[in-house]
Amino acid sequence: MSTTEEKFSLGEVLVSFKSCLVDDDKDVLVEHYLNGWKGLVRFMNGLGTIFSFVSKDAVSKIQIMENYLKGENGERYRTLQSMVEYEVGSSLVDLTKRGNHPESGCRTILRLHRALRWLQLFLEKLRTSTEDSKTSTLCAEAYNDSLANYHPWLIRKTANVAFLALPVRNTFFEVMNVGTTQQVVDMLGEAMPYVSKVYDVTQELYSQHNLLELP
Ligand code: 1PZ
Repeated sequence: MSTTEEKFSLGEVLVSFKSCLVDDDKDVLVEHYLNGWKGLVRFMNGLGTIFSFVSKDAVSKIQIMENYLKGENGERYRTLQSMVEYEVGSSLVDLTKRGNHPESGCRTILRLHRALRWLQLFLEKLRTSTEDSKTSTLCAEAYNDSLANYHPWLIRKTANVAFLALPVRNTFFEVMNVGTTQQVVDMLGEAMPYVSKVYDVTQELYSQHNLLELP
């Protein structure tokens, strides 16, 4: 078996989101969710240093969550559902404005969750793109339709500059390490439903508890 160290495939990362789902696909395992994110970060870092300002923020959010998992209340952070019940039930979440809990698990996961929506839109655009499509345009469209709505002007500006440094479509497909263009398209078609499922379960949970606008 090839180790992910030698042969890093975006397909494996995306499929790994499948293992997040527990409780009849109604809950998400935090540890596996973070593992999925670590794979995405590795992929992003492989695209060049210009993307490190993006991955830095994701890395620090992964770290915040890993500290909770390792901490004395670690078992309360086993799934997103148990995290929400614990943090909300113990008033550990700043609900309307930032206060005593600027790094709650709930608001930290929400940032990653919003970024997952961007990823979903971007990869779907890539999957259905044609040879002359520009990755930077697809990426910017996906971003402006999702994550950008939560970012201040300066970050939006910087992000849109970074997008221009994205490799062209063929190269982008190559670094995914999946195979031919057709194989990439097939892989995305098979793997993205797992990411979408995780996104939907999280969205539903946050929506039920009114947590979608956490500061
Ligand atoms: C593959 C191409 C990579 C392009 C990535 C496109 C993402 C848009 C750029 C976002 C810039 C992030 C800089 C830091 C933003 C933070 O202020 C926010 C809010 O957190 P807060 O300040 O409230 O604590 N952070 C986020 O929105 C999370 C961003 C994570 C971005 C991860 C991108 C996904 C990478 C997947 C690569 C395949």
